[in-house]
Amino acid sequence: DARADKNSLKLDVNVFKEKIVHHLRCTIGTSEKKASKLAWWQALVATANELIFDRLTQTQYTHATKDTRAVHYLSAEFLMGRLTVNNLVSLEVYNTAKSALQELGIDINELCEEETDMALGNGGLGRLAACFMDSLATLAYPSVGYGIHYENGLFRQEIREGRQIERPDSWREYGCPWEVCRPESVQEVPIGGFVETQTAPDGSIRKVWHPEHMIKGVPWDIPVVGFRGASVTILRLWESRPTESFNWDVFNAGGYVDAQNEKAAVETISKVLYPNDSTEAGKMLRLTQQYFFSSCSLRDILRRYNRTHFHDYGEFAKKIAIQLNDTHPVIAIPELMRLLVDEEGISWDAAWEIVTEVFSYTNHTLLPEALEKWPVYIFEKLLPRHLEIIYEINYRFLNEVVEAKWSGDDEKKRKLSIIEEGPCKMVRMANLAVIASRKINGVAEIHSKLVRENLFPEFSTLWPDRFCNVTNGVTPRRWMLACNPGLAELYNEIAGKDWPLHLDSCAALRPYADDPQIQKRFMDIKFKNKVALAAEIKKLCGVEVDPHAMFDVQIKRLHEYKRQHLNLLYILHLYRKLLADPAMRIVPQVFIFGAKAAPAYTLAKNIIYAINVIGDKINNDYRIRNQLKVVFMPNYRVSLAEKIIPAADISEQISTAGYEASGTSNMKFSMNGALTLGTMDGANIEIVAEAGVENNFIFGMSVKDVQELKAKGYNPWDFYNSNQDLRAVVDWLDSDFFTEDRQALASIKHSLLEGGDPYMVLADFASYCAAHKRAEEMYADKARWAHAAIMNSASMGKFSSDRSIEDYVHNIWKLKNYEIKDEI
Ligand code: 26Q
Repeated sequence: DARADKNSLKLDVNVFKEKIVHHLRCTIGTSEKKASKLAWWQALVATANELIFDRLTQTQYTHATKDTRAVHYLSAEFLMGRLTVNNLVSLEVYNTAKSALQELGIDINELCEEETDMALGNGGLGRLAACFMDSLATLAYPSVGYGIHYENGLFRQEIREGRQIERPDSWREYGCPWEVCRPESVQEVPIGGFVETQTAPDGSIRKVWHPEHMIKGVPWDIPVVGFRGASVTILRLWESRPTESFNWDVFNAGGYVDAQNEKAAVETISKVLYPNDSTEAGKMLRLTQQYFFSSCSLRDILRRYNRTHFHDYGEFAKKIAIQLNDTHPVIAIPELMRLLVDEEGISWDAAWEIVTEVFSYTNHTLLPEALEKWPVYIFEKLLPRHLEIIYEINYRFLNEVVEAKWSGDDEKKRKLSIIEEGPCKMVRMANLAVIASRKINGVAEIHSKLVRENLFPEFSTLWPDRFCNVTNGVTPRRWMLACNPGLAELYNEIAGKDWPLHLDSCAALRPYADDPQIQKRFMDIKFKNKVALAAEIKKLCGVEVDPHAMFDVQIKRLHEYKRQHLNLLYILHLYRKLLADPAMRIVPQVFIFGAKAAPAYTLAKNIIYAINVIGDKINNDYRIRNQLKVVFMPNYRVSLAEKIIPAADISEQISTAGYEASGTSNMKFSMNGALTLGTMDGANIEIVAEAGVENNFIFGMSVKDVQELKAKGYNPWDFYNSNQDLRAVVDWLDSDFFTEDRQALASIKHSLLEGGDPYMVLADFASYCAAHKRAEEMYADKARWAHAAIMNSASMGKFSSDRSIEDYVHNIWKLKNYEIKDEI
């Protein structure tokens, strides 16, 4: 097996076997005879944890003794998925564990399936944070990830009669063996109440916040194991609890039961992850979550700093970098001001200098409706002191900085103000982030350009040096080595065993792209992965698919801008042609979808329904002789992606140009030898620049085309009226051919015509069809396809998250890494 072990950890199979049995008996409290699979898995984790915690201690010792500068990655989401295979591979004991379990009569793969995904994120942004943790640990940079210990992650999706149903995801109902509670690092966070202005005898004024409640933050640590044990870093997630003092008054008044109710209200804060859903924006609980975890994290950072610096903040900005993952933790900016000024007694100017040195902000979206804004009245209720601080920051910014540059220009001030005026005054979190951050970055070249030019044009005139780009990346440990052992073995032979650390070295495969033997080897690996996925599809969807067919995959959150319905229109187009000409032969194709829709996003849910009912019809239509299959795989999540991506032939990356900030599955697919069918958007542009446009299928309008068409006035009817094929498939949605619930499908047609087709699906339809046809033709030419697949996989060096982290380190965080030796 390519996930090979080095014996540095000196665990041989017999020792490992003894340890698992020991933990089964002495940690889990069962025996080999009656242990369930879950119990065996827990014993396996306990065994791994022996190695992990020792390595963690070594890491923390090195960092403490060297008083290192560290980055603190604040993110409302960490989409970690499962940890077992990755941790065993990183510890170089995967094969040892596999053999040990085998001798005990147990299949390691089955055990690993026992683990519930840690789905503490919505999608790309959360998974990016998880890949970054993996790279930080692997590159041994001093770092901590801070987030929320949600009791329920992103909802579990069930499909009933083609429709999405949301179920709670209680990922740690029976405990999670990877996490450790750290009671010694509990924090208390104030909230609510009012601000009192005190005037001292000398006339100076002081602001005193009298909060209404205190919330306890309990930290749970999840160790993140760097590849080959380079270092072990920590993901620290905060759980909210009531404080002991919280409800004394109610309690003393005899309100024992009422007191329990108040407790429940506080526990609600970390109960559930919000699905990425614009209708949910502006909810009080969401701001409370953001403030709660930001404040706990800052207090934790200050506590650790003061252990060695004793409240002398002169070195703070030298030791601390804080990265804000989108605007979700931006409340940390006024919170750090408040902690320094109100609680530590530092002057405003000194505190502002510190704040503007430590924070940096990553933007992940250009969609105006996704930019976070909070009503001022919510701030007044929850965070009255923070609101005052925001006003002060804003006042100084407008009257010193903006006034100096654009004297007397009120329009500029209105636009750049942190406060949006209007019937409901709002706090613009992105403006606050830009004003306080040392660096602001987008997540792919084109996105960073649009952040500068379209999103923050005035800010980038004001502070051109603050804006930069860090193109996203993904960890090759999870997304190649662990999920595609066949491919990993090939790279071990061709590129040497260090390719997971130096992904550029995979380029060693490129000279073999036309070698028939290597082509066969590469495509055999792909075929085996497709056979395995076909079995999974049979199990989950009850649909039989042929692994020789072209596997065309679109897996991502359901959004109009990602245009799953463009893909669906093409499927209808193919189906229609097959029905019209029963003798027609096409390249057999399986269209595979996975997507969750935000619970209140009706059109997105209708698109899921449409994929399911149209798929059902097609899959059971004997007339098309199995040339076309459409499957919707329920409950798309990290662990499912790990099964789907290694088996994909085509990677659908078809967002309207200018809307997908980067995309990251596009990178994972390419690494695993899929060809991209995509628009010139996000990181697609950089991916095809590396892998060759000729080895992928680029179609549709560019960002410039989109801007020009919008400027001259886009009318979807023009495309509908002038393209027969397009009109036929759009009209097909408004018929009773597929379902009784005609309305659900007709709503898609409606949005594309009367709704104005906001993401220009109809404008790109013809070009999409042509690109797909090119893909089908190339798939029929096995050698040409193998060449392209190899060129993609072997050219993804740039998209290792190690490269992204090195970019952050050199351009933003300025960290040094340290070799972790066994010292204590
Ligand atoms: C906001 C308010 C209320 C509730 C939820 C949210 C919310 C939650 C999550 C808003 C946005 C998100 C997630 C956004 C996201 O995943 N963006 C993606 O980030 C990736 C990593 O940079 C990019 O590759 C994708 O292009 C981008 O869409």
